[in-house]
Amino acid sequence: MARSALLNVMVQAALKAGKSLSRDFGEVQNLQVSVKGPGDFVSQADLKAQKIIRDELMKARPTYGFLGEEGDEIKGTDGAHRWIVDPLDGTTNFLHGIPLFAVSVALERNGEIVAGVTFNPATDELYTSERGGGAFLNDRRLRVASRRVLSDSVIGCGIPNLGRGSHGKFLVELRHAMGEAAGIRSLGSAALDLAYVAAGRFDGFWETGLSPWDVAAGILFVREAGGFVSDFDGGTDMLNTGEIICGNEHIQKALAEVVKRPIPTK
Ligand code: 2AM
Ligand code: CA
Ligand code: CA
Ligand code: CA
Repeated sequence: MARSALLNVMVQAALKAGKSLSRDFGEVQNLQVSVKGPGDFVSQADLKAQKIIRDELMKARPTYGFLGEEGDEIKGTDGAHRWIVDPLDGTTNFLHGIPLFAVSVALERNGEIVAGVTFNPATDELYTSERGGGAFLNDRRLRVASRRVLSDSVIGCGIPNLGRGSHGKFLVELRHAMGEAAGIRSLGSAALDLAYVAAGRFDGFWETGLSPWDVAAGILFVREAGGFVSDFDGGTDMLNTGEIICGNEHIQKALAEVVKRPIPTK
């Protein structure tokens, strides 16, 4: 698997931020945590990781724009390229000592995601992809699962946190999905949920209320692993709508039909 210079820059940035997260994960009880809103936390670990990634990426490509969850946006003099970064996806897991969290870095060129890296330092799993070149977990090329029906499938979902005003809508989607799929799982990291679909661990995944940095890299992984990704309207504006439904061709279609069913009347 030959990586381009650009992908290498992204991998090095993610590994460096991952090292910082690993150190902080070992002493999580000593971290300063602030609350952005109900059920929405940010720690020193998030902020440190974002600074490391931003510095690395901007050193390598000073003209590119930068969008990260923890602010300090850069517009960039190069109108075509933008980094989209979640320095720590799964902060709640991280703060609870649950080893399901990741650094996620994507590169957008003229509005299209062309490269992505997601790294879980707790498991040493590094997901990488460049458009047209496939998706990889460490050195292994990924392929989405081949199950064709929901009744054989394990489906991932995002369970909205305390502050997200979509609990009722989610429970309807979940009720429908539970009635069709073999099993439902939720990791608490959208970046890892998508990587799991690319790796064939989850047959499909859906979530709403997401931000671009949660999904940018993962969308590319799923597509490059042969999967399909859409928003709730069947379009591909996932970064702006914050909605995502994905899986192989069959599961993506079936899951979209199921989670969009109306509220049952009885
Ligand atoms: P985070 O850990 O980077 O904040 C879990 O379903 C996903 O939701 C994670 O990707 C998590 O990202 C994100 N998340 C956590 N709190 C959120 C909030 N208040 N609004 C939207 N997304 C949130
Ligand atoms: Ca957050
Ligand atoms: Ca996130
Ligand atoms: Ca985050």
